[in-house]
Amino acid sequence: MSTEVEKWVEEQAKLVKPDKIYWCNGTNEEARELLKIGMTKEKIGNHYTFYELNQKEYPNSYLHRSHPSDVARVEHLTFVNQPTKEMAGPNNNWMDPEEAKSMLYKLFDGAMKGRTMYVLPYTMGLPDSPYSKNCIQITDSVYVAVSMKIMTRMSTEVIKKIGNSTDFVKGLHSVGELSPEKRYIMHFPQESLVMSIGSGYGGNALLGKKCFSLRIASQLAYKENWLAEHMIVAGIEEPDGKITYITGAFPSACGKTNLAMMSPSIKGYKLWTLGDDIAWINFGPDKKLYAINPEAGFFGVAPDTCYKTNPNMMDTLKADKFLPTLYTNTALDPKTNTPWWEGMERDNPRPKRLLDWQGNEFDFADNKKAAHPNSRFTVSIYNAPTLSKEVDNPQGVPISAILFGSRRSRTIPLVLESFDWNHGVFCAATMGSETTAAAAHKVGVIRRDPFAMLPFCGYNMADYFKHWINIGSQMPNPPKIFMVNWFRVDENGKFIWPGFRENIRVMKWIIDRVHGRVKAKETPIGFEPYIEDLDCSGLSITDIEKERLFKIDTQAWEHELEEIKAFFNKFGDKLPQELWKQYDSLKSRLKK
Ligand code: GTP
Ligand code: SPV
Ligand code: MN
Repeated sequence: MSTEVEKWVEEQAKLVKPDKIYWCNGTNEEARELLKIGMTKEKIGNHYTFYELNQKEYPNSYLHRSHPSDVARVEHLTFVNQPTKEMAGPNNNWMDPEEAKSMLYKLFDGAMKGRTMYVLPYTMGLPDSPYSKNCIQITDSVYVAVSMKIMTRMSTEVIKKIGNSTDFVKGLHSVGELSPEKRYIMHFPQESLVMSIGSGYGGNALLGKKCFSLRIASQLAYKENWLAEHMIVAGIEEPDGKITYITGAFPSACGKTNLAMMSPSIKGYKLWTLGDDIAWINFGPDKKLYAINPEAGFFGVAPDTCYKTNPNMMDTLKADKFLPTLYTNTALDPKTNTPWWEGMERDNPRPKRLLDWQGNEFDFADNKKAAHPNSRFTVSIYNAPTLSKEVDNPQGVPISAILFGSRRSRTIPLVLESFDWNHGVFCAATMGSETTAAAAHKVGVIRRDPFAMLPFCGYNMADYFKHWINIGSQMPNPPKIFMVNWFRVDENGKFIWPGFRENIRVMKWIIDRVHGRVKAKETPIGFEPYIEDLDCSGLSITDIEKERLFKIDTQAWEHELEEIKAFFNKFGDKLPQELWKQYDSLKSRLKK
């Protein structure tokens, strides 16, 4: 008798009609075999899926060039098909689930003809954690199979654990024709099912990542009283050895990985990495919040990563460990056979010759980028020199502060502490950020991105806001909530704050506040540091610049209020009254 997993896989095979079915076991040997297939058999357009890089300088590293039309998440083709449109909310694209499925069945029919279907058994979270989830993804891409091996915990044990239960997360993925016209990423939260066709890229295709661990999991979390968030998890060690754990949400390409891997510029401080993109946060037995990272790898933005900005990530990439490291859509230095991207010239002179992210000769006079702005690396978290010793703790780490960061040139100060939990929820719910290349849309325009979750919340965000308010009300001493913004600019459009390793100065203040060591200045928008409490020793930042990092531009805030109002109105009566109350208080504080 076949198990539920076998039955489901058989059903999908009947639909997509592959030549072969291969069940992955998640071993390193298997990853090597898959890489070989990608270097000698599987092609995208006219080049092979994988290309071997300089193994001495970049051990176990491979370059992958995606289809040129398939380089980022596609939010307009991503749907959350809840039973009703209202349940999906104004924050999601929605289709009637049955209608969506009949459309998808047509697209998936025979999609794997002539191809191999890979079955990937994996868990999100440590296999023995009470918070982990068992998942099965089907794919016809070796790039996706190897990426999932790096990003998740893949093993045949998962199949044994599922046994004959129906309780597993299902992902059906095919690259289809890689055509944007036939591309859909569709979620069916009621069935813990994701169906994705037409893209082989990152968040569109690695279905354990954004699709399950955020869109589907956020809805599970809502029902089960926990949180699934687009957050880093890290510990900050002070000179006396005390470690304080934080989580932090920043929109895509706004600084999570860099913060999660920071090499602090202040002596005696250390940062310990637990996660750079997703946090699952649960109440512990002591009714405090504990965070785990459900992933096992980084899928990080390549441009600007270098020894000057993020030495720990460079060491992670070059570490000689067991698992392969992938580079997607970076440029290539053909002389040394090493990956290259914009920002690396801060460490070493730019090579005289480069192949761009599509493999064409790069013309420096062209004023274009050699690496795609959303080019990325995929690397095991276990390569990181900053790996926290708590990384394999199934319970996770206790959280003392929650950060929300955005990319704002004017309104939001360098750092701000909320007055209380609900004010923090309001600040997070009204976050705006300049858009980036992580998704296919116009880059650099401000959009509301509440909790950095706009593209990832799998249900009505009004209910999500209420859920956050409820979570806070269950704790006598909830974690403190902070807003940060590394991206304020001067009149020439230059970032005022040096950022990266220097962000430890902000973290230091945050930790001092958590432990009640410093006072803070009350402003209409929240608590700010007294300027002498922000440790800027050794930085060449002037007092005028410091002031500018915190200046409250009343005109900009008036405009902000209008925008927030329009945003809140989208949710109609569903928006929690607590948030309108916060809105009114902010308005009257700003008037005074
Ligand atoms: P996703 O993987 O898309 O979720 O992105 P992320 O939030 O992990 O962003 P990441 O840390 O990869 O940074 C994205 C971009 O922001 C890169 O180009 C970084 O160089 C830049 N960046 C990160 N931190 C800072 C900072 O402190 N200051 C400045 N100016 N830029 C930063
Ligand atoms: C993001 O866009 O937030 C990412 C990359 O982390 S992706 O996996 O494509 O979602
Ligand atoms: Mn992300």
